[in-house]
Amino acid sequence: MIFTGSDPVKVRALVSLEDKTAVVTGASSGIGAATAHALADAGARVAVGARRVELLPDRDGFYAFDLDVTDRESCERFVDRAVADLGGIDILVNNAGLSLGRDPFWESTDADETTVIETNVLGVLRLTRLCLPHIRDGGHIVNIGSVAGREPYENAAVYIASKFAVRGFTYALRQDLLGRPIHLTTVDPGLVETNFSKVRFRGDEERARKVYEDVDALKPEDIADCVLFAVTRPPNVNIDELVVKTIDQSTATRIHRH
Ligand code: NDP
Ligand code: 8X3
Repeated sequence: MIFTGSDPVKVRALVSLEDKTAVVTGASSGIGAATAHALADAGARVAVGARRVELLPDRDGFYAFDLDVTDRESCERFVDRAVADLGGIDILVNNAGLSLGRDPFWESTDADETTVIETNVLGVLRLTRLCLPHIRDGGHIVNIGSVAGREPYENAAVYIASKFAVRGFTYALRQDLLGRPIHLTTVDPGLVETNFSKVRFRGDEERARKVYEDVDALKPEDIADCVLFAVTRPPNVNIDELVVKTIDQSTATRIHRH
């Protein structure tokens, strides 16, 4: 059927998250914490994980467990506990991630490379592999990528490689999942004001503050909103990718400062 401008517009109701369950990694801060709250606000019960378990949000319908995505046993324990309490998984948000340093690649160290790749890449693979057998039909996996996984910029080679890998994995998994009723989305943010820069600059708060100076950066809630949008489409709709930037950012490095 071809719709014309005079046809009545029928908007389909959002999928409800009442009776749904979710797993969010890296929920002790920033985008992960905001996403966990957004999913819970929409009715889901949510298992949240991070290394700093004491910072995980505490509210009704949350199940908080320690999780180090770089550690295979920690991931297995986390998924076992989450599944035992939730009874199955409808939504997995692979959010845990970090960058270390903003230096030319030749100043990179083996230790930093291992941490970034283990967290951003192997962590996503592990959690996805462990959760997949428990994800119910109609379920959804959301990977938090980055504009860094779409266009390179200087002095961040390892982080950029990790986020390109996340996008590649998401595209490839979509192929493997074809024919199964599991949705898959990558949400790729630009500048979001979180603890990300403080971690990247190894605790240098002043340097981190400057990243968000005089720019109307995205807030973690803006990304949570996108995740919520993706996971509440009708069953036949798969949002493959969402690229989200503040109006003040046009590329990974072109930022309009007021
Ligand atoms: P934050 O530093 O605020 O949050 C990062 C989260 O990841 C924390 O909860 C941290 O918890 C968790 N984490 C880090 N390492 C591990 C680990 N080994 N095991 C489990 N959890 C871990 O940063 P953001 O909220 O900004 O980052 C979230 C995601 O968004 C990351 O994947 C990041 O790459 C991505 N992103 C961020 C952007 C930004 O501008 N902020 C833009 C684009 C993408 P804990 O330390 O307690 O373990
Ligand atoms: C984090 C945002 O622009 O520093 O992924 O890569 S950026």
